[in-house]
Amino acid sequence: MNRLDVTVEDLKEAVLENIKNQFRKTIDQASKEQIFAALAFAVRDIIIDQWIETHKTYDEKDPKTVYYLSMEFLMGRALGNNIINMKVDDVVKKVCDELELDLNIIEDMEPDPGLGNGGLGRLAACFLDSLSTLEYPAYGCGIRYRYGIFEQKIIDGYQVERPDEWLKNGNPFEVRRDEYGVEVKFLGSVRVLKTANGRDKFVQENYQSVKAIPYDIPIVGYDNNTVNTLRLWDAEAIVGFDLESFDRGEYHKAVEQQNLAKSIVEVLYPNDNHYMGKELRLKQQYFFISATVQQVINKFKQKHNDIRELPEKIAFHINDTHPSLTIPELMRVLLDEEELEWEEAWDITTKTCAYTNHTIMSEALEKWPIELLSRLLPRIYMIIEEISRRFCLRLVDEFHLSKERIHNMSIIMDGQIKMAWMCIVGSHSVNGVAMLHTKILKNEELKDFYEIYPDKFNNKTNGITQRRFLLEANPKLADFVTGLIGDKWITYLPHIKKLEKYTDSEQEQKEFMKIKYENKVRLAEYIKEHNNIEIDPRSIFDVQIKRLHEYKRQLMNILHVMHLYNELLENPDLDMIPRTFIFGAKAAPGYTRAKLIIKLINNVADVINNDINIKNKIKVVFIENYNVSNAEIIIAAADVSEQISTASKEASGTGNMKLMLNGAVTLGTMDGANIEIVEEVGRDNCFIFGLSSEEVIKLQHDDSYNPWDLYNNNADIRKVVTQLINGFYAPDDPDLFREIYDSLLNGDGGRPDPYFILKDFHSYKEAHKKIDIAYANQSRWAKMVMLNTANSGKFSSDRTIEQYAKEIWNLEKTTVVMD
Ligand code: B1H
Repeated sequence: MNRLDVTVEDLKEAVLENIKNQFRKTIDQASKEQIFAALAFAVRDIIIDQWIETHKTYDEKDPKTVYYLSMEFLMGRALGNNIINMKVDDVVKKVCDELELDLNIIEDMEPDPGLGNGGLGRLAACFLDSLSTLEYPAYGCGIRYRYGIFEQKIIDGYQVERPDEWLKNGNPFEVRRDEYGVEVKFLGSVRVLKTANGRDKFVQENYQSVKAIPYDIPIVGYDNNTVNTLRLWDAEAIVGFDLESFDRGEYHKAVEQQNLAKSIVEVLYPNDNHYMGKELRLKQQYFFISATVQQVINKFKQKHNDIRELPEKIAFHINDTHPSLTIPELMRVLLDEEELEWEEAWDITTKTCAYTNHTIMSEALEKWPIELLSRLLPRIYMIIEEISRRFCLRLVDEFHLSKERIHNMSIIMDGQIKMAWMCIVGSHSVNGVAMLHTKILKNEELKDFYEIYPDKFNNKTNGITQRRFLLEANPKLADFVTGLIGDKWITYLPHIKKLEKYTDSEQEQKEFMKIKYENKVRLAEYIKEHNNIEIDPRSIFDVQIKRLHEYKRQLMNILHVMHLYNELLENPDLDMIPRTFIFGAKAAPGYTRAKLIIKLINNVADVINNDINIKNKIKVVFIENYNVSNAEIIIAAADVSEQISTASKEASGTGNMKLMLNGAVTLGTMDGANIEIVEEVGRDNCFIFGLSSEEVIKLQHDDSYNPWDLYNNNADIRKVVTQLINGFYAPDDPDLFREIYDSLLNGDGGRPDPYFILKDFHSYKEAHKKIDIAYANQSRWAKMVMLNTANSGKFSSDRTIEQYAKEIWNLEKTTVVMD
């Protein structure tokens, strides 16, 4: 059925039928979870016809297709988003009214699929939304993890991790596709045979294998008929359950294969911006890459006889180095199965693959030990070795580089394989994710490569989808915007600039601030329910929501809160606008210092929130289990957006864009995409402080920074830093936060204060004071936040995807027509 023909009667009928057939219940007897499932299935049934039609169209027209390969897709809930993108929201609302259901409550029954860590995974999800909306043929390819990012509990101020059982009740939007299953091989050894025509043939022997089975999830475009596919691979044992029939040796192998299959897709690694050389992680990477590459080639061959045409029909996008095995795996298929010569296979591979770099944090760079990779993936290792050997030869013969530079650029060096180097060499495009980031890649981190491949390097500044982060997350503001300027912004965000002419109107300012206030009331209720803390929606909501990492400097934020509290203790009548500091952050379970910073935030919150003497001038809230769903509530309610990473460290950031779009002002450093936000909205409409990236890089080079000087000369700093070790926030265990103190002043083997928290503290404090003054002028503030919304047009992922499509993938739009 066409989504536009769906009637209230049809949909109501479908929901009731689903409740009856699946749960043997009437609607009055059904639980909320069951009603969610019934509605989700009914919505899926509307999607299905367009989904089929989309793939029929692709089949007929055979357009070039991008495969966005990513270990992470942080999708957030699907039901509400699908309803909005299908434009059946009015029908669904009427059905809910007639059945006396609260749609918000039903939507809250859906588990939030957390198949990603943070920005990188959420970017992949925004890209899929844009690809479908812009009618580009695309697949997202990833892993169907049994457990996504852990659920965070805060117990006694500490982060405790619980498993995220998102598949417990099944997933109404996924479709298992047994017919596309493929085999993926690990371990064993490679035997070289000679073929009749004298060619070497490489055969993997004594391997273990698993069966990869795809589950497809629809990605609905906004108000069109395109439904692309997110294909998540599950692993199953190849041998069945019939273990008895095997002799001893085979029995063991069968059990091992079962274990391998089960373990591969068990859990998402919960590290953001951090590499851990775990064998299972490498298995995950090869598993979904080999499955994808094999399946894509199979499909290509159904329509094409000449494998050399692959780059004209297929683009593989490598989302950071995690899917980098695409390069040797495609080479393996082309060499060993398609029997091409090396040069030809290499030409096809480099033309098909493109790579995005998302970080320059050195601890995030993947370097797999030769021993591990060659044992687990013997044939793939041989191919990587050959890629590396040929590349070194070129550096000598073609580029005449010195020994030292070749050493630095070699893909295999000192027993390790540098995956980023392999991606650069094996792709036709290498991009950074914001202007500053790309500049640093070209001039610092990847300088040697930029010099030999200047044309490969390009920038694609990140973006976010306004459909989820304004239309869905902030319906009141969305309606307000549409009321003033029409709804074109939904598919073309630069149109939102038209708001600018209302920024001086008192009436529109009041209306904008009223909506913000109502969203703050909604968040205050959420916090009352989840944290049992009362906060005042008239206070300034100052928000820092992102993964916990030292370079993101949540520590600087809480140290500043401690400082403000010190000021209030000295002068309880201090003239300031009440402030609510809101944090949301998960720490990687093994990142002890990050977890201790969470404990510090919670202890500070406890002391401050319970001190009646400061007359509610500051409150501190740590929101448990920050995820896409509660982000939507927090973002709509924020006044101040804390984007305070050490300059040069945050590749882009995307939370900064979501908050800007929703009318929060940026309090930030000149880092990542903040720089472009400032460029769009103007320096007067944000609060910028701190060292520049050049200054940070210089200080790192000349090693001249000594935080003790600041400690000795600045009483405010001395006071808050001392409070980390004098029991002020941990009376029962004064040494609890000593390790944080040491990281700031003494360093742990490395440099003290490596992220320049104390160095930037003063200018951060001054920027906060300016916010306090600016907020006092309500009309000026309203204008400022409206200007932020109005100037966020650049930061739509639609713009980003148009650039990828034109400048990297060479895709054409394919419109789907429903009969
Ligand atoms: C980003 C990661 C990341 N960059 C390793 N790198 C991971 C690295 O599991 N791992 O091993 C997981 C994630 N994530 C983020 O990407 C950047 O820090 C942000 O600045 C950027 O906005 C985002 C999207 O480009």
